[in-house]
Amino acid sequence: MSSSVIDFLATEARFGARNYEPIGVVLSRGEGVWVWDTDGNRYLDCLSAYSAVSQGHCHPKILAAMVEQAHRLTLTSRAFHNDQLAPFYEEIAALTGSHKVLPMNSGAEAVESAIKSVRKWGYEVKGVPDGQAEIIVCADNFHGRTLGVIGFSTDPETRTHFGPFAPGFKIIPFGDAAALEAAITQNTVAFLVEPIQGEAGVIIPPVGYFARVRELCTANNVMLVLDEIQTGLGRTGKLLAEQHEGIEADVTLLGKALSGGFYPVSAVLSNNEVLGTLRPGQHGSTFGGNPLACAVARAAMRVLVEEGMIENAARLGARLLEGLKDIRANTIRDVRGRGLMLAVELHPEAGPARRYCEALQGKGILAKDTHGHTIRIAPPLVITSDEVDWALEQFAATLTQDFA
Ligand code: IF1
Repeated sequence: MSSSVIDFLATEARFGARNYEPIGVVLSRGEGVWVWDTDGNRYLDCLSAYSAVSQGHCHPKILAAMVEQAHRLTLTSRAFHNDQLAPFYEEIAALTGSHKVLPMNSGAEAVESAIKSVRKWGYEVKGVPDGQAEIIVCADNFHGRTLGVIGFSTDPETRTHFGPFAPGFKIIPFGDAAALEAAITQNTVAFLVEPIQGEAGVIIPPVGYFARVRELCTANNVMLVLDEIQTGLGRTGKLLAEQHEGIEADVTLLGKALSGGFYPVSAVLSNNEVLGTLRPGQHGSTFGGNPLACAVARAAMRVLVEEGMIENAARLGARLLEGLKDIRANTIRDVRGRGLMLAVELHPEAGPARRYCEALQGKGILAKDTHGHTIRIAPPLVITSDEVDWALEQFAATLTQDFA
């Protein structure tokens, strides 16, 4: 490790809250699927900033849109209109088939905004007695780090010693439609769920699960809220992961790649009038829907579609999945994925996944472990077949080692 890297890490350790334990690399440049550290070493980014850099690092057209807008107008507050919000609304609604849009900033903010909106809809439209709205969520969920959201997390790391938490949430197993049916009451206003559980380790539900979920939500006038903040915008090989299930959510949450990694931009999308219940002064944020965010998001959506990134994710995701499944290694317990959202789960006795991520770093691949034994693999959607084949060679060489 060079002295400059050591200096960077020492300064971070001295001043920074230690809420992360990053891999020992200091990145200074990114372009497409590649990033470079301060010593000039090149890595293929297989995390994509948790699917926020799906369009590839520093996409030139998103950059150009950001710079052009930044020269003109960055922030007005929503006390005034701006000339980027309406076209952003039009374009994201057309892309996703939504009727109403609520622009926010972080993913967690979009989740919190959705919770507020469906509760309000429950009281004012469904007729749930005030203060008794129930929202059903799944065990092993990840929807962000704000206090409201961690209140219904089942991960001790995420919630221990942050209480007390807000009431009104019921937790059921992911992938179990009968459990959802049993949990619904007259006061249930929504079912909030990820189409594929990302942080849990890319957990894909059984075939037919979401078709049954859709039926149950419709039959019981319960809003289906799909958190597509990680799975959305092409990551799974379709624009939205719900399309693999042949269903439509009532409320869809987007974030991360909505800005291509240039700026925090998220949105709550409603296929019905859930968002119609919000009145002036009842919700908002300083930066939500600002002209810079809208200009960046418009460019991020445009390049995603125009450059065929969604189709590329489907095609190369299948190649990567097949290649990972072909690796014959005693360390591998399971390989799963949809599009370019993949994971390799190791046998616990193979040793911690972090050790394999550190070994991958030595081979020019940056990947992140989750929950101890799983390596998440999510490169930008602009990856080429040659890059996939090269990455597979590195994964094979690393996963056939045993770091127990
Ligand atoms: C961290 C992973 C964690 C998300 C889904 C909402 C949010 C996220 C499905 C909140 C954010 C990020 C947060 C980041 C690491 C990463 C992550 F799942 F992607 F791997 F933590 F679990 N819904 N996920 O994945 O969006 O407020 O962060 O913009 O907190 O360490 P955010």
